[in-house]
This record gives sequence, C-alpha cells and structure tokens, in this order.
Amino acid sequence: MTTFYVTTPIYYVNGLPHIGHSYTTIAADVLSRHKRQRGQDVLFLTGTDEHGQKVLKAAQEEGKTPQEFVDGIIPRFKDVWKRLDISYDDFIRTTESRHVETVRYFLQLLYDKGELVLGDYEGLYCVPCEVFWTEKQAEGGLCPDCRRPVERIKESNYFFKLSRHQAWLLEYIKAHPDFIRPESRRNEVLSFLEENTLSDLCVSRPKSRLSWGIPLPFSPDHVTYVWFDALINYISALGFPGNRKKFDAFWPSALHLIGKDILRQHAVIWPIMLHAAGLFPPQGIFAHGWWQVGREKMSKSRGNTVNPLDVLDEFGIDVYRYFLLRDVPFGLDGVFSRDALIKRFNGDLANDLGNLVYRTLTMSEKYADGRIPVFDRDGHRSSSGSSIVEKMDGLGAAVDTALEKIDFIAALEAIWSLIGAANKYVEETKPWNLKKAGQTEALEDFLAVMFQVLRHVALEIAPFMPQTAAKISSQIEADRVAKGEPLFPRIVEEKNS
Ligand code: ME8
Repeated sequence: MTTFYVTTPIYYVNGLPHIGHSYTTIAADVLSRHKRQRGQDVLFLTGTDEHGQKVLKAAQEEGKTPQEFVDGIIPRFKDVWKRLDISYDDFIRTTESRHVETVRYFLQLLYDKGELVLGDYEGLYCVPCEVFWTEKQAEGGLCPDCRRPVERIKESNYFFKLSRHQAWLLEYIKAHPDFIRPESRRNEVLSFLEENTLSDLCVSRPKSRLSWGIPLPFSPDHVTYVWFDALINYISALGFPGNRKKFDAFWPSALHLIGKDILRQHAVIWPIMLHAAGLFPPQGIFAHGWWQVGREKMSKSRGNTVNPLDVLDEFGIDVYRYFLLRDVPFGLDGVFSRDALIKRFNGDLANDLGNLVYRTLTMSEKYADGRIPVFDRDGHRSSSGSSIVEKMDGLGAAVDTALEKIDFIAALEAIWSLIGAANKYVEETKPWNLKKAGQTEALEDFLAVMFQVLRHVALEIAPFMPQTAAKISSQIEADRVAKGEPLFPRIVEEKNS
C-alpha cells in the first residue's frame, strides 16, 4: 500500500487558530481524505509549538506557568479542529516527552558529528519575533518584520554552520523540481541560495534569558532555539529514532504544507538539519499564500484576525471549507470577504450543486414515484447523455491529477464541470416531454444517469465537503429517494439603503 504523510506547521499556542491557520489545516485534511478514499495509508499530522518566548509571554500575561497555560489552551485548540471536521491522525505537542526525547537525541547527534559549535553572539534581537537581525536589517533600531524596537544582546551560544551544506542543498533543489512548490517559491529559494552565503544559525538560548525550552543534552545551561525544536516535530511524531519501521514507511512520502512566511525555515534550515544528521529531506514542501484583510496579512500580532467559528456559525462548515479552497489559488494571496463567500454560496453551491441534487430528487418523485432507476452502462441514450457518462468516467482521474499538483481549484472545477453539464442535460432532455410522450425507457435511463452523476459528485466532493457528501449519499442510498430540504438555500442579503 502506498503511504502518504502530510503535515501542517505546528502552530504557536499564544492564541487560538484564525482563518490563516485553518486554511493550511483544511488543505491537509482534504488531501488526506482524498488519499484515504483512494486506498492509501495516510498519516496526517498537526500539532502545537509550545516553547519559546512568545508562549512564555502569553502565559505570564495570564499569570500562569507556561505549562499550565499550554495545557489549558490545547483542548480549545483541538475543539476548533473538531468543529472544522479535521481528520488528523496524530497531534503532536512539543512539550510531550516523545518529542523532547527526539530533539535531545537529534541535538546530541549533530553535536557528536561536530556540527554544533560554541561561539559568542552579539546582535540585535527582536523579542516578540525571536529573531536576531543585523544592524542593516534593523534599520532605525526596529525589527524589519514587526516594526517593534530590537534589543542589543551578547551571549555565548551554540551555532550550526549551515553554509557547510549550502552547495549540497542547492544541488538537491536543482535535481528535484517538485521539492519546493509552487515554482515561484522554488525560484525564490534558489536565488537566495545562489546570491548569499548562509550565516551560522544560533541554535541555543542561555537558560538565564529563556527558561521555557528543551535543555541541550550537552549543555544544560542552554535551551534549544524554538525553530530547531519545532522542525523536529515532523520526525519525532514518526517515533524517530526508536520506531524505525514507522519512520521508513512514512518519511519518504512526507509533504509539508506551510504558509510562505515560514518557507526559509522549511526549505533551507530543515533540509540541512536532516542532511547533517544523515537523513534525507521530505518529499515535498508546498508554501501557500496569505489570507489578508484589506491589504494586510491576517495575523495575531496585527490584531485583525477573523475567527473561523464565527463564519461556521453563520454559513456552516462545508461552505467555509469550500470557499477557502475554491476562491483563491493555493499559492497566491487572497482577501477574505463575506461578499465573496456569499457569491460562491449562491452561485456554485445553491445554483449549481444544490439545484442539481434537489431537481434530480424531485424528478424522481414526479416521474418515477421516487424510485432510483438502476444505471446501465450500455443503456441507449442521446449523445448528450453519452457525453455525460464519459465525463463521469474521467472525473476520478481528473481529480487525482489536480490534487497530485495540489491544485484544489482544478479539482473542484473538474467536479463542477460535471455538475454544470448535468444541469444542462436536464434542460436538453426535457424529461417532462418524455413523460408526456410516454417514452418510459428513455426517461428511466435519463434518471439513472442523473443519479449516477450524484454518486460521483458525492464521492469526489467528500474530501472537501464531508457533511454535504454524506447528506447527498443518504438521500440516494436506498432504492427510493429520501428528499429533504434544499442543501444550500439561497442567501438574500438585505441591502441597507
Ligand atoms: O510559524 N494566511 O506558527 P504560527 C494564510 N510555530 N496562512 C496563515 C496566515 C495567513 N494570514 N497566518 C498564519 C509558526 N497562517 C511556527 C511553525 S512549524 C515547524 C513551526 C498559517 O502559529 C500558515 O500555515 O505563526 C503559516 O505558515 C502558519 O499558520 C504560521 O503559524
């Protein structure tokens, strides 16, 4: 059986997930559900990044110890994923001992190989971002990312000489065109590596400055830099190094879904960490774009986040999942707007999909006493009927190809092209005339084709809209239809005049 290992970033727990976090997680969920449906052995991992300054600060603000704070927020985090129908197989927390042990093993391994060396560090540090900047970068004493003042810090730390492996990484990326996707991000990383010499990465923090982290096994006065700790989650969840069987089964198929904000960590630091430890890189990294509010990235630090649960309460889970993946190409930035969501709802969902399901059930009631005629592949039918059957037969492969490329829009367009064709087939066939003319055989075949379309549609939309797919299936699973309310009643917004 082929395996598929897909991961999301492990999110910081200094707040609950917003739309941006839900986007990556829903994308991973859709791929997982699709591959499971196709019979693959799937491992879908998500989790939380619980060490470091940010989380410590959030805990202090609530007057809690960091451990109390993270333990308190995790159930709420998991609840958001439950509400969004996320089918993860494993949830890793960086405070779990299975993770801590792997991090310590990994650090010791690199240390023994001479990859980590002690040195003095002096630099400008942004506390909220946990990043050191050069004088040039921190122009005017401000962090170039968050625009808050940086602090001058001098301390003794362990460094990882990334540049030793730079030539290897460059060659690796060139030899593996699908390693970093989309192509624009791959090119960005390639030119970065071609134009710069990687600076040494500081992988520790003195315990005196930051106590909330994993102590280095060879220097207990230091804790692990939060990114070094976090990236290792992708292999600690596989039980590395103890569970070699699981690691060997899943690691070769690993796909990291991330936002473009953390591309460098995943496409440069992480592969080099693995290579230095004698392991090979993940199979692929896909960095998607940002959800924005107006022209700004949606983010906790900007305070402009939208809570996914509010959108769910108003429109339902499936509508939310559909909208995120249908409206913006995976890889580009998009603006989250209620109007755009309502437009998709009324168009794709109410007019196209909802209408197709409802009218098919209604036609069965009207023309066949609610029966569901059995589909006959070789039935005699019009050329438009035959072309629907052909389209239906090609749908699975079209969706497979699209999702292999992580092109959610192409997958949904393939499904909607069948939906559109089937709606047109009704207009062309005019079943009411067939009924009048007593053409029972043609009418039965027409209905059978329509129900077969619904089965295919339900199957292929299931990864995107699990509840809707289940509803459609339950309406047509017996030999008689079970018609309920329309799936997506049109939304009519009252305009304020
Ligand atoms: O970076 N649009 O965690 P984080 C789209 N702990 N996606 C967004 C987004 C937006 N506006 N905002 C956030 C961290 N995301 C680290 C990761 S992994 C080893 C460690 C999504 O909580 C997107 O996936 O800041 C982004 O990469 C991630 O959340 C950052 O989450």
